[in-house]
Amino acid sequence: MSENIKRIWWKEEVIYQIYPKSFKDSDGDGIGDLPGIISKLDYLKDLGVDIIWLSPIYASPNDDNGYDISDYRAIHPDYGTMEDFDRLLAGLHARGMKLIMDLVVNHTSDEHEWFEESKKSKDNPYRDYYIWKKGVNGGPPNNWKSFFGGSAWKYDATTDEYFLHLFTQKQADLNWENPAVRENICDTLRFWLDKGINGFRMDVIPLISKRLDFASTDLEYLNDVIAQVYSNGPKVHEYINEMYEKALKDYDIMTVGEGPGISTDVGLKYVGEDRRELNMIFHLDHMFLGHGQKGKFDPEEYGWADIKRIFKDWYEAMEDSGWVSIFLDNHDFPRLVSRFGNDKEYRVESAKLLSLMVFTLRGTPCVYQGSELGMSNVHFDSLEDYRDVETLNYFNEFSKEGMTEEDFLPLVHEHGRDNVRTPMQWDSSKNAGFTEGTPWIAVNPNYKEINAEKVLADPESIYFWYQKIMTYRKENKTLVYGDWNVVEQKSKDIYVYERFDEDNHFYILLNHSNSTQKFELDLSTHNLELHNIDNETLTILQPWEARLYKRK
Ligand code: ISL
Repeated sequence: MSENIKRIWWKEEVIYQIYPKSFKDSDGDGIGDLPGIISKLDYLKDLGVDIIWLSPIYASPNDDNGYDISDYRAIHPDYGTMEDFDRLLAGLHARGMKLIMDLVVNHTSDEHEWFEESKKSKDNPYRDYYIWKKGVNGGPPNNWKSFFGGSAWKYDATTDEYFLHLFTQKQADLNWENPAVRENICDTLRFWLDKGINGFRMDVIPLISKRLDFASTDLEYLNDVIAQVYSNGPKVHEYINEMYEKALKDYDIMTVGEGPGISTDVGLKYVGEDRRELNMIFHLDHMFLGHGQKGKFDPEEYGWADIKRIFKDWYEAMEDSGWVSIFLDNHDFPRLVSRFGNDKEYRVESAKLLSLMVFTLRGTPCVYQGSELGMSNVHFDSLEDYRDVETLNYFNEFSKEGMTEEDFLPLVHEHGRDNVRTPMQWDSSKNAGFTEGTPWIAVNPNYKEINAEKVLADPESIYFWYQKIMTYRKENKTLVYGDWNVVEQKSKDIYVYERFDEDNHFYILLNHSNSTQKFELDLSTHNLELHNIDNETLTILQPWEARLYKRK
């Protein structure tokens, strides 16, 4: 019940994710950077977001755009210097905003000095920082597959052993069994926390404890392998608790764990209020919908019934003592308006509807850069325009089985991560105002239609809708802490739910379809407070119409 739920800033505030490489370039090298972000702080403040989550900005060979770190305490020169970082942090704090950093400690780059030492010899002091195994029958130690296709093991001739990499071959998994690894990571946490940052988003945190038998698996679906073999290993809670006790607990910060493989039955173990582990998780159940046997490029059908079931299950699992973040896209998944909305004839309406949902389900809302503009997926004609290692690796694998580029491209248009990694569209000038140079990935050709300059000039735009709802949520804490309940409807194309506590009651009505829909609800006791479409027939919802009512 809501009265038991602890009231605290990180439940009330809104997170905004910046993907630095694609946000704003200040020096014309085609790559976004920290001074670029600093130049947009007033834009972010005016939008009304509170907490900036910065995807990795550390030293990295960029095999996976910074999720392969070679020095946890250095800023990548593409992004600027530590002085730039300090200015960014100060600029955010001066505006009453906060900063959370991406913590990527399941693996490091193979160019991290720990790995460079580790691979030198079996008796190197750093050998045990990573997971090395002998091959079996001339092949890898087991049949584990990487998240990005192919074996999760890479052979290294120097010592005639394989090392584990659950992601690319340049992302070697750390061995958390080794206390020196854990001590080093706690030192790194304190290094950043002492600078005054406000928390961490922890990358693939359920993966850090491995099942030490390293047994091959019979499971066929990548999602099942992730949940049952890679995630939630035997010591994961011990390790997260250790980070909490040795570093996190001494600071007024927030932590959010990215949770591939965390399902509702184990969620509370990570975020229960008595657990001394994490504050909230990004569960990925709705994001992994439609991922078939071989993952996202092997799609299966799914629908809103699945989305609604997942949000209900998670609400029930977290109701008493847990917390999640609510989001519908990030740097790993397609644009929310393209995936869950209609990015053609109802782009603006459906973008507004989806954001109302993000801001009114129970959890801390997280907005991905460009969603406030209604940015949509990109459809490049050739694989040459794509940059993401996941896309390129999968094509490499699928092409061995006979798939052509022509067959693969529609899958990339639908599911590829570059959909959300094209540059932020600031205005209608060359390269959407992102850079004076050549952008590292091409701008979405729709930038003349969809850009920040345009939405800022239109009081009815998606941007101002975001601003309005965020203000409204701050003024109406029932939308943060209140109970949540679905009001069942005959039509399966509408989503009606209520948020309530002793003082207030809200109805949220969402028509997530391209046709008009009837609903059954007595609204005589309520006032219409927010709506995305002017509609005189109050008993019928127009396509993608969204409304919020409050009790009189
Ligand atoms: O996008 C996915 C694969 O299709 C997800 O499974 C994703 O890989 C998973 O959620 C883990 O993501 C995180 O760790 C990866 C990095 O590539 C992602 O960008 C990051 O969010 C490895 O560090």
